[in-house]
Amino acid sequence: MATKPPEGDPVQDAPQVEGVQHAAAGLQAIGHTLRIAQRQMGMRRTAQTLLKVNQKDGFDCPGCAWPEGDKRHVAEFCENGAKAVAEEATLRRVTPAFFAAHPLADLASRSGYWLGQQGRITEPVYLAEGADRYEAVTWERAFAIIAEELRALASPDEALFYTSGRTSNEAAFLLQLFAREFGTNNLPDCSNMCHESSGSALTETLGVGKGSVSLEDLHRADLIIVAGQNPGTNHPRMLSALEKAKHSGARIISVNPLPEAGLEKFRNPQTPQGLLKGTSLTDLFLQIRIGGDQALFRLLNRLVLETPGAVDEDFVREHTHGYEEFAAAARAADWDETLAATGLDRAEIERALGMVLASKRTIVCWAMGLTQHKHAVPTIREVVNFLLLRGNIGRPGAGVCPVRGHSNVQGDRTMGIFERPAPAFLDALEREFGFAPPRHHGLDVVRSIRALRDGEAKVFFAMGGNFVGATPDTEVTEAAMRRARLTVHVSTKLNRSHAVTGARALVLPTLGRTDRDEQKSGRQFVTVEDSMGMVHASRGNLPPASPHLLSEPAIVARMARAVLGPESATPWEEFEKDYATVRDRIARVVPGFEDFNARIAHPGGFTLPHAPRDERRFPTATGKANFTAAPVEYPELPEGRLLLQTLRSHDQYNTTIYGLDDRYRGIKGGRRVVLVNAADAGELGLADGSYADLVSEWTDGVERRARGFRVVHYPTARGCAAAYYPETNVLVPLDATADTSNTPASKSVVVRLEQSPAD
Ligand SMILES: Nc1nc2c(c(=O)[nH]1)N[C@H]1C(S)=C(S)[C@@H](COP(=O)(O)OP(=O)(O)OC[C@H]3O[C@@H](n4cnc5c(=O)[nH]c(N)nc54)[C@H](O)[C@@H]3O)O[C@H]1N2
Ligand SMILES: Nc1nc2c(c(=O)[nH]1)N[C@H]1C(S)=C(S)[C@@H](COP(=O)(O)OP(=O)(O)OC[C@H]3O[C@@H](n4cnc5c(=O)[nH]c(N)nc54)[C@H](O)[C@@H]3O)O[C@H]1N2
Ligand SMILES: [Mo]
Repeated sequence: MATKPPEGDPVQDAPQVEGVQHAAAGLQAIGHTLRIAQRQMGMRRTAQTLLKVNQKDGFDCPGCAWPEGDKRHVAEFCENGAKAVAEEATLRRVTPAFFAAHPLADLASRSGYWLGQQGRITEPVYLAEGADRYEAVTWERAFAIIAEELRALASPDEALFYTSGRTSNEAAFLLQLFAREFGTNNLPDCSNMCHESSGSALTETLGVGKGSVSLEDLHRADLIIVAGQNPGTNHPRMLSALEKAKHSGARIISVNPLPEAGLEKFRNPQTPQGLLKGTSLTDLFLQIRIGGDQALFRLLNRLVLETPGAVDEDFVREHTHGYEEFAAAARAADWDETLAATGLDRAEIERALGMVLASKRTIVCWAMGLTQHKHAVPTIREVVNFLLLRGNIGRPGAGVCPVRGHSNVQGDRTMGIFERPAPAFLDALEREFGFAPPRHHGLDVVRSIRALRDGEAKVFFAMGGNFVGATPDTEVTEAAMRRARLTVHVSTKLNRSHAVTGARALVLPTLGRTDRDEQKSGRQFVTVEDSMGMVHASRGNLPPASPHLLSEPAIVARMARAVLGPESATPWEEFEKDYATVRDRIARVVPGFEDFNARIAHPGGFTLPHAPRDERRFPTATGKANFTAAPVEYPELPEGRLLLQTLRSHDQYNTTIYGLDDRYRGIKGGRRVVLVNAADAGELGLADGSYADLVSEWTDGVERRARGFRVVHYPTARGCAAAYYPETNVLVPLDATADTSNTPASKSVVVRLEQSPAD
């Protein structure tokens, strides 16, 4: 990626540093929200839209997957949700005239921020082979092009169908149905880069790859451990739940290499009291080294085992398997090794233990700080061991809480967006639709990139997202994508992936969450599943951004008709006309969705069953909850190197950049910053405010470099550094992935910092 935006690109990255903040939300957040919203939408539309966010008759916030409680506020959104809405409901437009004025080479030279700021795409556009720019194309022609390329493939497995987690249940179900009827399980999704490690660990140990707690449980917990998550920025509404828990007496431990403002103090904008004084959230901050979490939980497990009466022996006996082997491994946990791996001191761990032992109901919440490491899966398994030991699964106020990212990423997986579908799911599809779905596994994100790189995949179709922006090893990935015959992106807005294309390319504009969706049978709604397994309806209320847009379900249905032709017995036309007919099929294929249409009519929706939570039943291979005993791992750092995590600023949604500030961390006006502990910076001779290149070191010896980052002395854990994604994806090697889940290890990249020559 270019270091500096080209001449004429108004985005100038010039980071300034102000004081770090120690509280989240508050009045400043409200002001910031309204400014951003008005800039994109104007005053009237701002009010009209924001008041419908997360209401029972409104649309699901396209921000994060945090659930809504049963009692809703008039304003049930947060600062960052409002930014996500404003970004989509913007009045700015990208028309065919825009594409005429901006050839592909121009688009490819722009920053992702600039591309996103151009507004909503209004018409389908096509880049013909050898052409230098996109041109308007009819929908019929677009689907004919897709059909032509897909039919020309030697095998259906040469096609890839990617999904980003904003896609509704209905569209996701249709997409996987189409892919499987076409003949492939190549359904990579953003989850492969996100909570795949959680899914892998939880499925194996508890039998269900999802979280086991509800909002109610959080409110009732005695102890909540928030590890590897920055809710103040990424799940701001979670702060209200933590606040409520605190007011009922809960204690909170946060485990993080960075002191994150949202976890320190929350100024609840919903109450005058909150705005004035705020609530301190964290009782104990464990400033852990990147990747030290497995070691920490392992030692805590040993200490629990050594405390008489601390283990819930009835639970262990009745409901678990593998205890002896696990206990032997845990007893071997070593204090010195743990202190080295975590960077914590003994007193801190003892304090944590005291809080653990004092709690009858413990919840562990986590996000990308645990999932994006080589040893992410054993780390999360160790968290499960920790909870099992004291019977903290299937008890009110206790459980596992992987906090999901995209607003429907969990639902997409439930709908069958998965490259390794369960045989039972395929059986159900076969029964319902009468074709034989492919049984061999498909490709995940990393394997899809390799397949493109090696010429084994030729058509790439994306239902949303920004594949080349979000995936690792940017240069490798972009070169791989350019080898494709055809790339197709169903999108609301422009992004980098539209500028890095195959020989032919299509951009197909679609309705977003906020847009009204009219089909032949009338006004439609779609459904989503939140982080806690609640399914509910989402209805847009704005006139669509352009009359030429099709909904995601309509795009899949029409593509399917064009590709599969009259031989397909699937009623694609009916599905497009009336989404209730899609839900009828989901009801018969996906467990937990029985009577879907009737139950979704209930305001607020319904909760999916979760055997471990509801009845302490564990649908694993052993029929019990499984303790596991993996060797303890933590990253090793050669002399003079730092361990870099790539994370989000307060002004972005993944690769969508809202602005250049990271208010809570005190960064303004730029994103090319690297946060380094002052003591490490001192040893490395890196002055605060100097500029450095980040050079990643990986076993393949290839030099991966991100140029020109401003060094910011920052109170992160020793040996660690932090910089924003996606600018730093160029540093993450394609092959550096988590064991088992294959998730890119984008939170532990070994780097050296080289003083920029200009400095
Ligand atoms: N506004 C906004 N909301 C979002 C998103 C967004 O980009 N913007 N993205 C959405 C998506 S898809 C997702 S997945 C979630 C992401 O939500 P988060 O996981 O909160 O996102 P990150 O910014 O990646 O933050 C990772 C956190 O883990 C910490 N961390 C890093 N390494 C370690 C470690 O080894 N151990 C521990 N204990 N902590 C560590 C970091 O310091 C940071 O606080 O948010 C969702 N919500
Ligand atoms: N280095 C590094 N890399 C990471 C991460 C990290 O922490 N560090 N995090 C990873 C994670 S957790 C995730 S989830 C992935 C995210 O990967 P993706 O989900 O692929 O990326 P996004 O940036 O969320 O996608 C944004 C694009 O989605 C499109 N879009 C928005 N709304 C809609 C809609 O309603 N319909 C359609 N069809 N399109 C829409 C817009 O065109 C927008 O540009 O990135 C991963 N990559
Ligand atoms: Mo994510």
